[in-house]
Amino acid sequence: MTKLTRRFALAGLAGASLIGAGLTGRRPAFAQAAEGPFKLDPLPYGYDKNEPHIDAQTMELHHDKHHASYVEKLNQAVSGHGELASKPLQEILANLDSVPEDVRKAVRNNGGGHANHTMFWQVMGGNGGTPSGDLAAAIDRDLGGFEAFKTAFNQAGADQFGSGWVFVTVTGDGALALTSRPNQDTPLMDGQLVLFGNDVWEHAYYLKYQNRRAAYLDAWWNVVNWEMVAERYAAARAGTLTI
Ligand code: MN3
Repeated sequence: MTKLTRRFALAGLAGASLIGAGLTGRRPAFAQAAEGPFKLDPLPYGYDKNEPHIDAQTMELHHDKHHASYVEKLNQAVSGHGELASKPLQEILANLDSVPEDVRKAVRNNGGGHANHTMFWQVMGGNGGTPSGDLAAAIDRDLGGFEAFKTAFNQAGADQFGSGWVFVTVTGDGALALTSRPNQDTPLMDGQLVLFGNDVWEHAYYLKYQNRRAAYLDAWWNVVNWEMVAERYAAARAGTLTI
């Protein structure tokens, strides 16, 4: 297993002591704040890595406050339900109907938020450009080519009323599809795998772009890490992609 796929595999494990074990010395205090099985991993790069397209203050607030809050509230939601605390997040999200009703909404919103943002940080921090190799071929085959795909992705983001996400899903056979979800919902809730996605909540862009969501959607492509997306694509086809 590569280091990357190992990280993704671990990110989906509830209560995995291995997650903390390798990172304890580098883990910022905020990540220790939430008690419970689910952990906030540090950003894999500095807050300013996505400048000037995504400003450092937005990155800091988005990760350290918004994402941290989802993790904290997810831990609160599962705290009285030991059977949930021992399950991988993707398994919980794929079976929301079996989550106890008193915490189902909290698990949906905050578990979805944890999964979505864990994916989001991984696929950013890059230099944009264009995908290559098998991934580029799959985009040509399933999504009409890169330029047409980008246009459709941006349109889906602009059309998402209120808060939500735009995703590209991937099957174990490597087939891609464009989709969107409201709030913190994720295709993981439908038993699908997420290749990558973009956050169109206002908290993702408001400080720099205010109401101009379309400008944010355009700029975001400049920070996509295509090497990481390609690794996720390979992991999906190898059966090791979880979140
Ligand atoms: Mn967000």
